[in-house]
Amino acid sequence: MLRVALFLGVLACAPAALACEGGDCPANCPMSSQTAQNDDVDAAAGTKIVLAIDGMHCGKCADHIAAALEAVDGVNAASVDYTTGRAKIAFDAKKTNVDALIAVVKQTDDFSAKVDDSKS
Ligand SMILES: [Cu+2]
Repeated sequence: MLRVALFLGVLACAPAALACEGGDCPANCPMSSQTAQNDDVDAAAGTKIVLAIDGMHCGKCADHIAAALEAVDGVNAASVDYTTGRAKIAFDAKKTNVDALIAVVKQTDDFSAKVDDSKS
């Protein structure tokens, strides 16, 4: 019975559908890839910012946020790291701004974000 529950938990978390429902991601959820590597963000044009994000449960959450950020007009590159809870973004300050990016993260499931001024 426990095995079935674990299996279903993995299934619920695994699809690339990016559905990370609430806090249901099991600990063994695949902690996969970041969308863009930090290096890509460093190399990208535009203003760079680091956000601290609360509420990610696994790598899929990070992928979900990164995809949402990269879909924003004006974002040149975004990388979200589940393990550090940090999102690094390169964006065109003429097209978008920090508050808008934070709002996008908040709209993506229920993550909270703020500017990380501890710097990386
Ligand atoms: Cu997750």
